[in-house]
Amino acid sequence: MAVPARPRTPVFFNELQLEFKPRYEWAFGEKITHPETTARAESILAAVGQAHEDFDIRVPAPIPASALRGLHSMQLLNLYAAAEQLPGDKDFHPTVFPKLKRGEGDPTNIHQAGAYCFDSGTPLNAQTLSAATWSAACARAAATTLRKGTKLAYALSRPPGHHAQRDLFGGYCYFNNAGIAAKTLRRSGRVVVLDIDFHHGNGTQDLFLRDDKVLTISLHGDPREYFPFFCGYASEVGEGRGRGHNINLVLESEIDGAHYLAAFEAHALPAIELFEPDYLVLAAGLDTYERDPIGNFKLTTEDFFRLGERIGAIGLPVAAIQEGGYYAAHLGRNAVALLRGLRAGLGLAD
Ligand code: SP5
Ligand code: ZN
Repeated sequence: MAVPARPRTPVFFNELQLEFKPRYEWAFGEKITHPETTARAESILAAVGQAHEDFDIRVPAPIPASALRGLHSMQLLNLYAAAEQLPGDKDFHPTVFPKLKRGEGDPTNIHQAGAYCFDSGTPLNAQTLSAATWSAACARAAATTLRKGTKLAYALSRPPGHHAQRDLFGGYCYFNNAGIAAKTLRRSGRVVVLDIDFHHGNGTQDLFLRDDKVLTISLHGDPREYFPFFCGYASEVGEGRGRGHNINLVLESEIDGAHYLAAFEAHALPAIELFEPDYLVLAAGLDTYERDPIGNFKLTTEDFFRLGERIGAIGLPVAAIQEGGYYAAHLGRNAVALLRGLRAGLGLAD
């Protein structure tokens, strides 16, 4: 009898995501080369391409506008449409951030983009909308695949998403990709969003703050010192019926893989088990890597395998959505290590 081939993990990506090339950002008053480069996605593509016995690269179905409107405000969508009219060689960096009531800007006027933006690191240009829309489509496709019974799917989402709120972009994020996946899966069950990016997932927290069917958990660097500074504290526990369904785990500076895993097992795992979810959305930032230029944690490539294995062993179907990770040369191998760990934990690697 023929031995059934082990299943390959779908990887969703569209080449159009590479057309968006933010040039620089303002970080603490310095003009720096933008960390969210196309080299990041290319590194991951090359690594999963080399491991083609385990991974199957697919172009996602387009995401309907209604799915984006379900999560984000019309003004935000209109603003990105206005940015499509910018000259091809121009990035627009908001410089004035009015403390207006939200939505009081004119989203058809690029000069009022600051009304929909919360930081100075997230430029708009003519390619932003297309790339961000395909990035969101990858996340939606990963979730849709899970609803059909696949146990693991990976969205090579770039630009990333977990900082984007309903009506605000920032932190290199335009649409909340993990939020798109969670909202898709929520139609068929309870969802936990586990955010392992170095930075607090403020956007995802905000989108589901009042939701008792979506548990959001984020492990991250101390927001007193690291982006996004204004949120990510342990005191943010959810609101209304969502109270108790948001967990922020602030980890110590320069934490290594062993201590990170210990914190995960002590605090995240029991909360996930108590919630009894049907699906897990993994906001898979890899900027916890020891060589990351932005994060300050000390995880190694092997640690990403172990973390993936531990998450997979929970036994829930996993939609892994790419978030941060800025040491591009090793990003591909780290993503593959995490995904191979997930496959092993889920029993898909035998
Ligand atoms: C998705 C994601 O990971 N977004 C991160 C946004 C972080 N923005 C602040 C970056 C500050 C960069 N500082 C560079 C310091 C070099 N040592
Ligand atoms: Zn990050």
